[in-house]
Amino acid sequence: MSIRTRSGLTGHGGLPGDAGGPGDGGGRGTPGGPSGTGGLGDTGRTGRTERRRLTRWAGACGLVAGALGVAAGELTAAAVSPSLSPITAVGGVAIDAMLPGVKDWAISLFGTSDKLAFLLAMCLVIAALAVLGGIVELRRKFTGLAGFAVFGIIGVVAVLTRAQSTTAAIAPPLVAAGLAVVFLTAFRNRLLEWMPRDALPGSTAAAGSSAPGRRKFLTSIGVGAAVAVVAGFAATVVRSTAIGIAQARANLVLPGPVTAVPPLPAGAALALPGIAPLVTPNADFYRIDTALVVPSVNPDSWTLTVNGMVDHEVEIDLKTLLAKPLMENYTTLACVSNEVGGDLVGNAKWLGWPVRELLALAGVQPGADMVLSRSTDGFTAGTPLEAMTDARNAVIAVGMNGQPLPQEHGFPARLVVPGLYGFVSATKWVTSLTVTRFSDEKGYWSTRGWSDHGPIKTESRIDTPRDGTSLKTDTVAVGGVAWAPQKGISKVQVRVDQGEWQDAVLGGGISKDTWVQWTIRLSPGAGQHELQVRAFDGAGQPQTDQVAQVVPDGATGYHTITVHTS
Ligand SMILES: Nc1nc2c(c(=O)[nH]1)N[C@H]1C(S)=C(S)[C@@H](COP(=O)(O)O)O[C@H]1N2
Ligand SMILES: [Mo]
Repeated sequence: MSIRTRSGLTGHGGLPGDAGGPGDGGGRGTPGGPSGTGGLGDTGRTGRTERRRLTRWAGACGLVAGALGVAAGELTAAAVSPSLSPITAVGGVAIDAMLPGVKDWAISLFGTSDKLAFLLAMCLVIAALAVLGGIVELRRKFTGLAGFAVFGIIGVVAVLTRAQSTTAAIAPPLVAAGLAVVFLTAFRNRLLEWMPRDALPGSTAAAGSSAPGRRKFLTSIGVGAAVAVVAGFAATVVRSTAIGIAQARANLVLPGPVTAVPPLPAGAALALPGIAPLVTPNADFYRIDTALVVPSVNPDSWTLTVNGMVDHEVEIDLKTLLAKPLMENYTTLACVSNEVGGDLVGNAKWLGWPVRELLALAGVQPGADMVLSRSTDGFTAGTPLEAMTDARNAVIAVGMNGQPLPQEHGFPARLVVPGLYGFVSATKWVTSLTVTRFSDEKGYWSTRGWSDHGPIKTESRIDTPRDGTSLKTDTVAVGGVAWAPQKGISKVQVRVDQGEWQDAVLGGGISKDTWVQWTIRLSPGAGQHELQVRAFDGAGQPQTDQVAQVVPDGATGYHTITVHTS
């Protein structure tokens, strides 16, 4: 694959520095060993007290390391898989495995708070095991660590057996176990700096202890405990809101469209293996935004406000929006950061209400030329007013391919404007539209080196064969997609080794706002070949051969691949 990019969380590579991971900056271990500071004379009794003290603190090491791991695991889960965390997965397995009698007894004992009681009990068991891990680790290196690792494996297995299991859900238990291991090692080393090994049970040698060592150890374990508590609390809060939103989304019933798109005619799509499907499934749709954690927007309290240069401000809630005459449209969305040949582009069926109707309710005043849309997370996009008032189907979308918008694609509502790159039009989790002027306001990316305007450029892509493929035949079925939203695609051509351009066969496609699939059979003869594609828009205008980078307003050039035939 030559110039293909995978979607990241942030677009345009412009997001400033990464936030440190949870638990960063905890105790850094130094190798333990006798520090040889002034010995305590070991008359059996002091030796025993000292050993007990050491064991207690070793238990504390295990407890705090375990708590940090669990908290980090839950926090990771809150971000990547809110409905399934290591603790809830293990808990779920335990509850499912519980004998019915035990379950009934627990419920009768704890009433409706049985879940909480169960979680508390589980935490106590985990805490006890973590203490044990700390103690055995002190006595013999790696034994406690091995115990923590086993815990991680149990977590992964538990996650895999749950109904809500996803690939992302495997990460949290691994993070939990990994961090617990790291922290246990660090704490143990600090402890041994304070109270050297000689004080280990069985040793009759003098135990040394140093004041700075003591301070260092107590500080790291204290800070660790505090961080664990705060992180655990944060994880609980984030997770419960996220779960609440997921639930609300699942409960949301979308009304049918008043203006529906007809079913796709036969021949709209081409059936060539390896080619992007005509309609991109939600799960495969590229995702680009600046949000580190997917915003959780409560559909019950969500509103969309229209303000700025309007006769009267208008505010609508979701119920009002859903009661409007909604329309369905297929629209191809593209990211300005999409490299030539890249996959930050997709086509979906959107259900929404035309923005122009909402703007008409507010009454746009003369002189305005831009709508600045704002998201709950602060992202903004500046869209030409015209694109939201003309005949094109710019919508406040609530549905994507027959589903409520997925959370990562803007639940409960986002903008979709045919013909414009996402960064100047497709605000997700949209909450306000300010009617204004380009001379007065700028969108998020337009203040960061990207242009004010972002019409999608005519582009085409080869999906199959993949760049660098070796084929055992000299007849190659080549295929891909081409798009020029608002203009449509009239022709796609392919050439081999800079030869004559040859017309490809186009799929029927859907509308001028969507991409089309294309295919062509070539017999270039054995050897290494360069394949290139170009598209013509609806007006017969070919895409440019000029190579442009993605900054500031979108990449251009021919998608070019190399294949080997024999
Ligand atoms: N709130 C918000 N909306 C946003 C963005 C963002 O960072 N935050 N990114 C925009 C960009 S750059 C693109 S390309 C599209 C991508 O939409 P998708 O993630 O649903 O594919 O969303 C747009 N809407
Ligand atoms: Mo984008």
